Amino acid sequence: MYTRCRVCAGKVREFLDLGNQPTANGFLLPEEVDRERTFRLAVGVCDECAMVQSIEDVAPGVRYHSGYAYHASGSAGHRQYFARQAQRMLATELAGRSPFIVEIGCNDGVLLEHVAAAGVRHLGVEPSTAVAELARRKGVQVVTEFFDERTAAAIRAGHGPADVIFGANTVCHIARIDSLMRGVAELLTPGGVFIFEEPYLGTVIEGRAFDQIYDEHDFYFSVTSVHAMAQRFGFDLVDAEHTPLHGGEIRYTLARAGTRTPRPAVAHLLRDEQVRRLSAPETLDRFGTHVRRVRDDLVTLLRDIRDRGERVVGYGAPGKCSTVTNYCGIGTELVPFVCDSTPAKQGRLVPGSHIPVRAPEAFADPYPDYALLFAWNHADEIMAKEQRFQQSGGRWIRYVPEVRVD
Ligand code: DWN
Ligand code: SAH
Ligand code: ZN
Repeated sequence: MYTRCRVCAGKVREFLDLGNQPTANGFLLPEEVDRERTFRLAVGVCDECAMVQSIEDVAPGVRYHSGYAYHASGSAGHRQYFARQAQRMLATELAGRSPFIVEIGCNDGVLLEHVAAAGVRHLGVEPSTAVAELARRKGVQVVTEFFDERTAAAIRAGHGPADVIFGANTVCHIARIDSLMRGVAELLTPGGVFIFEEPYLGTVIEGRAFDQIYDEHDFYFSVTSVHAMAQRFGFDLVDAEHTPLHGGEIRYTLARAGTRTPRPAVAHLLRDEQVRRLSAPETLDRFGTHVRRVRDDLVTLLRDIRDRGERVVGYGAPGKCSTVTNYCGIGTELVPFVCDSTPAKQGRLVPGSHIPVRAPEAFADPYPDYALLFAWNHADEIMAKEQRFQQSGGRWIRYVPEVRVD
């Protein structure tokens, strides 16, 4: 159990306990149920540097392996977004002579495939072998390793320093963030940038996205906590901007201390977080009260629907679906199955709650009365695709920021 901050060794105060939970992407075959392990899922905030972090550690090898089920290219919205991010970096930080980019957690190559197509030197670092293989098939260079100071040194020795180190939804997944930051310091060129975009604490706390809390997310970054972390490891936070994925994230740009003038957005966002008291004890405690109310409202709604003899099907089986079903105690008696477009999840069970995952075709066979939208962050894409469901009288249930039926 962690009571010391992983960034600064300050005291971490726990503010929310979501119970014992499995690893959120550990989709199981029915015969694997007996072997499932659980961990206490609780989060706290550091008194010193305001970093919100998980209390208990799940070993990286338990979470990221050949069976890691998340495929980043599974949504059209995400594919378009990362194509744009790649083009943007190619036109700016990667526009010099023989540039080199390293991506931490490249997954199935959703971003680097565009860098590879442009003929630019790159390397993905991706420990989950099956998704790494998908990236390789797109022409992406990948090493199947966990990024840390040791791998960073090996990459520098083999390829030279990197102009850009990039990570999306991965930096907050690395508990040994001290080793990661030292690795970045080792690998980056003197004028290079470390760019990462990660779930935003503001979205989790103020946007009530409590299902973003699961074992993979060791940190819930804010501009305040990233600013402090950057300084501790010899960097400046030189830019921070809101981005849309996963309900709202922030894209941070770090450069070696004193090498770049921070953009005004950094100071604005820092001030704004202070005014909103984003990481203050009363804000975090209020969040806990809200989460318990959402749980009660959602379970009451699902029981009422069941008692009326109506059907509910889950839509999407994101990692978030493990948190909400396990925390609320939702099993097959309330949600008989969920549909998900990821082949690696189909035919398996949602971790912990053991709700079967089926292909999207099962959704319309026949349509249920209600669809519980676990993949709420993809609402626009999914609702556009499933217009016939609503036209036939079906209704969508959401629970972020609160329980709502449309
Ligand atoms: O941080 C993380 C991010 C990058 O991805 C990881 N820890 C795990 C994962 O988070 P997630 O599982 O919450 O990601 P998504 O993108 O919210 O997952 C959406 C799920 O919904 C996928 O399993 C695909 C599925 N889906 C679907 O069935 N039909 C998605 C769309 C758009 C659809 O039309
Ligand atoms: N970048 C993609 C995928 C994020 S999922 C996106 O934004 O959609 C997180 C990925 O990080 C997984 O593929 C996981 O295997 C990888 N990962 C976890 N720990 C890592 C580490 N220490 N170094 C590199 N990649 C890691
Ligand atoms: Zn701290």
